[in-house]
Amino acid sequence: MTTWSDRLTLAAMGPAAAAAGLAAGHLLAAATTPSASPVLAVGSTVIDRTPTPVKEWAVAHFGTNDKTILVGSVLAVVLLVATAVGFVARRSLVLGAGILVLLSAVAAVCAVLRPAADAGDALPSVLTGVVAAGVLLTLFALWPAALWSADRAPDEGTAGNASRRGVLVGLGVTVLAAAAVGGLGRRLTSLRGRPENVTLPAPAEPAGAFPAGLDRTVPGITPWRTPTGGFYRVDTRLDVPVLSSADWSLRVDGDVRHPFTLTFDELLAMPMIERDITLTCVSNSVGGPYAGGARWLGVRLTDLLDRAGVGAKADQMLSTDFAGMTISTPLALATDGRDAMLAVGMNGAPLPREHGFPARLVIPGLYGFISATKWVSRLTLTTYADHSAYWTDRHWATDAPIKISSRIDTPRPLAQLDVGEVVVGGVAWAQGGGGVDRVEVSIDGGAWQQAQLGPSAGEVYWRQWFHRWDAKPGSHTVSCRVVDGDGRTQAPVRANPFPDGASGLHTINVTVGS
Ligand SMILES: Nc1nc2c(c(=O)[nH]1)N[C@H]1C(S)=C(S)[C@@H](COP(=O)(O)O)O[C@H]1N2
Ligand SMILES: [Mo]
Repeated sequence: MTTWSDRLTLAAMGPAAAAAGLAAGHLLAAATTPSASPVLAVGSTVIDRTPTPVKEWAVAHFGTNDKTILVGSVLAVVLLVATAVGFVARRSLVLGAGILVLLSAVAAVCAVLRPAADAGDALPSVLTGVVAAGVLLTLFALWPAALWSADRAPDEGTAGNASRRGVLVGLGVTVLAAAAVGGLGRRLTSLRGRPENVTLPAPAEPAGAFPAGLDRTVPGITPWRTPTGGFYRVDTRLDVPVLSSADWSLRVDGDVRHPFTLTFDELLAMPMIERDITLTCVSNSVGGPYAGGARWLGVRLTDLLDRAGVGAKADQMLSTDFAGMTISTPLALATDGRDAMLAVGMNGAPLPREHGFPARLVIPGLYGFISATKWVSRLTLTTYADHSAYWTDRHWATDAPIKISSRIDTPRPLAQLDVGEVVVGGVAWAQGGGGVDRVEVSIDGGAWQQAQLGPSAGEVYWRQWFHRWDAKPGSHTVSCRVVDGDGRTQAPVRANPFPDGASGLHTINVTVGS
């Protein structure tokens, strides 16, 4: 007869075996190609295959947690299937082990089908399958004969010395070993991902002094310069790519007269410009967090393109990252005189790995998905007719200047405030239209009142603003809007991020009371 504790033991068999396999695969991946870790390979495939509306929904509801939730979901599915494995294995050991092997095979296929992957990327998943199946067989070898389902004859050899305690010890050892091996994989990943020591040259064209913003005077406002560690991160990767500057190179090719390849040292030897630029993600909703201001150091894009000699046909600059992910930029916009650059430095230090080390594109005024390629390794001059990039294939716009926008940072939505003076403050950007000219605030839909602006660091950098409001008791709405240097006012028309950026006004509700 099967007791409850036997059922629990059975339910734990599959997950323990799967955990051991995943830990082994993760460790092997950490030592070779981190992104080939089975769960990451499946997760990345899900990211690339998810229809755009579903992805937008996930970004809107989970924000930057969307990746944690994705990895968690993949693990949850594995856990669910693996839980069934123990019960299946009780009737047919081959079938139980087969399910684990099948799961790993799915991961292996995902891993080799990643762009720029090779057959070796299947190895972590293969190891996962072998270890998981092996552990399952071992655990069942310890399984007391009396507990096999009635229609399955116990194996003569193991029936004699097996005991319930043996299985439990086996399970415990498996779980501990999986935790240890998995921990080792994590440790290895973080060791390999340590920042590399590179010395950046001084800029030929420095950005000049950066005045103090309103950070201290307006509590709760977005820092005028985003601390590098707090800069938003948006990309399709589940890992942090670890590239070495010595192995990096940039290929400039396509419709050019002189295609060439540049090493990192050659890049650093070119004249550098330094610019304060605000980066914005097309997926940012009005009032959302995917915008950040930094001081970038890099080589002018046009210096690179001039060296290659761009042909007459090209209308698109297709940039490719080290893993084959592509981003398209309208060539005319990238070369219209704006400070587009191949950046190597961010806020006075080399680019962090999360933000594209060793080199990335930064192009002011265009949303990141058509301009800001991280870990970039190739610039191909081509046409939209000949090549389509990652997000173009997912029906996002190809021409997407950053829409002018403003955001209320303080007070927070739904805040309970005291009667009297309330300082409303936030940031505004208008990279396309001559910079921020003014910001206006409306209380309860009333007249637009001009806010005070913080200092300016140029047209393509955001500006802080604040407005003193004499708050009366009751519930209120507070809205803001920006007016750019060309006289255009932020439109109240609401639009979702897809396909070319959100619009509308940021409006919050607050309660003022005694
Ligand atoms: N290689 C690569 N570069 C990329 C992306 C990506 O998915 N892969 N995402 C882009 C998007 S959508 C944005 S908004 C910016 C974000 O840059 P950040 O993560 O440094 O803030 O990077 C861009 N560069
Ligand atoms: Mo983005």
